[in-house]
Amino acid sequence: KSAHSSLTIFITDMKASTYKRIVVLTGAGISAESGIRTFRDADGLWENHRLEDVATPEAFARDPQLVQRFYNDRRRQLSEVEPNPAHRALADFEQRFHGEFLLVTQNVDDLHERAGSQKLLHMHGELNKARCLLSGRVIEHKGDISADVLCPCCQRPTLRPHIVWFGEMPLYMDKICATLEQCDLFLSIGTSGHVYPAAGFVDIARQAGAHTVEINLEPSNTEDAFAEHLYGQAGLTLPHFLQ
Ligand code: BJW
Repeated sequence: KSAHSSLTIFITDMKASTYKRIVVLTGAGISAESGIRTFRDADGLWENHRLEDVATPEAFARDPQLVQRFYNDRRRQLSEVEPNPAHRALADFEQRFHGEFLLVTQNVDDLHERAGSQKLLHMHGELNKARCLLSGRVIEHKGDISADVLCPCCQRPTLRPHIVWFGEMPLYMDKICATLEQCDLFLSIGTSGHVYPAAGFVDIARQAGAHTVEINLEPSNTEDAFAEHLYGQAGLTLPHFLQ
């Protein structure tokens, strides 16, 4: 990383607030210091299943109880964790920034909004929402989803987690791509760059002429696409970068 480090020091002197149109992408790494496990840092398995075998529409069709249990557990865990300094640094920055700002998160937790972020899109869905398999209606839902929980519109047990699984279309793609095409700074925080289309956002921003910064614990799968790199815990590096 020595080739990058002198560049890092030079560009980091340019404050994020000197840019006019900023897009931030966050991933599981930003919530790691709150105590939520990332997807690919540990053994990548959940109860002996690969994530790709649990977080798919096919897995839900095959064994809905298993998939609901996975998300019920994660929904319960969410009520026990708090936003960390990285979430708060982004929310504080958004408050004092005068340009255009958009935070796109791949995370399905609600830690960004609990920290105070407002211009926020959850491209992979939200744990605290459920979707009716028949009507497509999305409702706020904080507890477990089980066969006893009925959809308020259909009065039948037709609810699934409001989560974007592999093979499904991520949410808000038109808005996200249009904003990336206009941005002058793109920050990617705490994501391994293994999952598309989010892993390709840096290319859209770069083509738009934006400065691109990766803030992660370690080099990601797409590190070469970024002009600047800051490696370390987001809770330590991000407050400094955005100050
Ligand atoms: C820290 C830290 C600290 C730790 N501080 N950092 C192109 C090529 C190949 C495949 C495809 C392709 N296009 C589409 C595909 C298929 C597929 C895909 O990408 N597959 C790959 C696995 C090969 N994509 C899809 O199916 C997507 N849909 C789609 O593409 O529709 C068609 C379409 C095409 C074109 C345009 C538009 C649409 C849907 C993807 C849905 C992803 N769903 C999941 C699970 C559901 C949500 C849930 O249950 O929570 O979303 S997968 C999982 O991965 C989750 C995450 O949001 C996502 C990304 O993971 P993330 O956030 O990067 O986490 P990790 O664990 O991988 O990395 C954490 C990082 O943090 C690490 O690097 C650590 O070092 C770091 N870190 N502690 C800073 N303290």
